[in-house]
Amino acid sequence: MITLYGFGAAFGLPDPSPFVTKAEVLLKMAGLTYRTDTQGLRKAPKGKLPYIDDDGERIADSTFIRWHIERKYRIDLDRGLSAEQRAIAWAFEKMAEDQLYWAVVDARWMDDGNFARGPIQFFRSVPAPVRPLVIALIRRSVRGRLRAHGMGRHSRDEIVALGARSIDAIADYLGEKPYFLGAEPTGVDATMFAFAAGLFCPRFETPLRSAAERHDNLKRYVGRMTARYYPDLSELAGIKAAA
Ligand SMILES: N[C@@H](CCC(=O)N[C@@H](CS)C(=O)NCC(=O)O)C(=O)O
Repeated sequence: MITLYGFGAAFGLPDPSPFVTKAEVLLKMAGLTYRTDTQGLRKAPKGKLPYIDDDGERIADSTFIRWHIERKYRIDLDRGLSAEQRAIAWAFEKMAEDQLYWAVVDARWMDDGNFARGPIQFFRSVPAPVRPLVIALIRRSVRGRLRAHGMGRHSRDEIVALGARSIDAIADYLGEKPYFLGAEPTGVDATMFAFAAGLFCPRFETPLRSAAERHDNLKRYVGRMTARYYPDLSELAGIKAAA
């Protein structure tokens, strides 16, 4: 049995982490049975979520989870794609994960209003007397990670400009195709969907959401992916599921 360790549904999203949502959609795409567990962060092999436990084998990181699924269960989530399309998929995926992600982290964690509307909830279980201190320490650590990546060295306007450029690229490449690379979903859709759903999340007031909302095709894509992979949700991130 596979256990997927994530944070749990929040903000109208299957998971606040796009990486956890990506891993879950990959499991769904592969047609594998799994259960979820939200208590894994402290035991996470790499200190981050997601990771999976597959019959005692622990695999951390959404990309390694994908490769594990494909190898062990003999599934090619990119079947039918050319080498060129696979290369494009990889480049878009890493753009989202290693660049756009940090613009989203900045919007959610560094903006006081968004922090109060979202991530502050993660600290509910911390005893009230020490909660402000813990929150300050964790936000400082997130700020440090943003700086270490490089994104955190830019002004807010510059961060938004970089993030919006990636959003435009994703939407422009998607175009009027039903899925990112054509008529059927492939592995990259797990990532594109996870990030797009997070961008549209109405909980957060951010110019990145405005940038996403300028692309109706991206919104329709989230609705299509929701209908396919989260059929029990009539809407996700405020977007109606629609095939
Ligand atoms: N490269 C990793 C990234 C995972 C990641 O950044 N997870 C974040 C949440 S979005 C996390 O677990 N952060 C908790 C922490 O750093 O303490 C993947 O693809 O799974």
